[in-house]
Amino acid sequence: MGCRVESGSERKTELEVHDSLMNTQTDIPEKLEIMRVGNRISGDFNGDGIIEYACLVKTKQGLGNPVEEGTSDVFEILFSNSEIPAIPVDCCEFLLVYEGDLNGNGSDEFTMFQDGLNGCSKMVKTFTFNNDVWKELYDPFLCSVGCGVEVTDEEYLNWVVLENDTVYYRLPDLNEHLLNEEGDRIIFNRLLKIKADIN
Ligand SMILES: [Ca+2]
Ligand SMILES: [Ca+2]
Repeated sequence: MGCRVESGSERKTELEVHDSLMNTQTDIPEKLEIMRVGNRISGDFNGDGIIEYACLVKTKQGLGNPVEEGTSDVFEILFSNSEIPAIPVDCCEFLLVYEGDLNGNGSDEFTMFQDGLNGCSKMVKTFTFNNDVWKELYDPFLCSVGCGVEVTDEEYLNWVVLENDTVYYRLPDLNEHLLNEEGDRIIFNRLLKIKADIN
């Protein structure tokens, strides 16, 4: 089973091809596409030595307006290895970022950046897989970078980092102006580097 996608598309076919590759080989398939930032990322998230995909998908279409007694869309992070449990997530816009093995447990972590309802802040959560369950690596935090501000893939990849066996994440310094002159980009080195309290 691959990461099921909400609508029939070329992506699905592509995923199924990769799944069949992964089922028949014990090593990383040569053609596996390495993806680090996006709605689908690759990594060895369960530490079995085989690369799989994590995909963010809408698994249930909501009905009507959630504010007026309708039901919301349901999103999950699914894995191309179906033995890895899905992670339910709530509304609405997300990005997944591959982190590598941050805590030295032999499996890759990943971070989810979830846009707040106002689009001006992001909830940041890093997930780690241990003893067949997903846990948050540290307490999730809300990060306000400004409304409509673009963050590059490279900046997302550097948001959470491992340095000298210590995990750090970034937060805006409330005493410092974070944005460029146009106000549409962050100045990355003005972010504070905070030591993560790993649970
Ligand atoms: Ca794996
Ligand atoms: Ca790990």
